[in-house]
Amino acid sequence: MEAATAYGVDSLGDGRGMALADFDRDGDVDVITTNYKAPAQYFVNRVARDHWLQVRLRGRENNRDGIGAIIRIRTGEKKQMRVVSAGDGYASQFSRVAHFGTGGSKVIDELEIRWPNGKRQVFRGIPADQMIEIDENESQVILVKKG
Ligand SMILES: [Ca+2]
Repeated sequence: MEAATAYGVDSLGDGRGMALADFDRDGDVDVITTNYKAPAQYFVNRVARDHWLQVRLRGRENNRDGIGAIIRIRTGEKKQMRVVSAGDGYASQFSRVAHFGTGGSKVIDELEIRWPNGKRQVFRGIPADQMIEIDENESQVILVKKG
């Protein structure tokens, strides 16, 4: 069986744009696609079950959304990286909130932000399953929403 069919994300539409974001704010990444001469489609993620962290940046000397910043996390020996960007694809825009799936890890051992101007921030022992904001000028993470 085709996996896309099994998960309900198969489509015969003439797709144009695609945006990934946690649209329903439940801690997993959902998908919206736009189609040529047809309505957009919204695919709600109902399969993600593991832990996660979402990071939103607030620039002060840097640009407001932290575009160009690099966010790295480490959980145990596993490392992940996201680059905050704008203009991710044709006719669409991904969220500027960086989403990390952390598998079975309930704590992020280290979170590092490299701002476009070279400024570096490091935070340790961040609980998973929440959205946080990192303000360029603050020394503590700001809780936005707990999962
Ligand atoms: Ca979601």
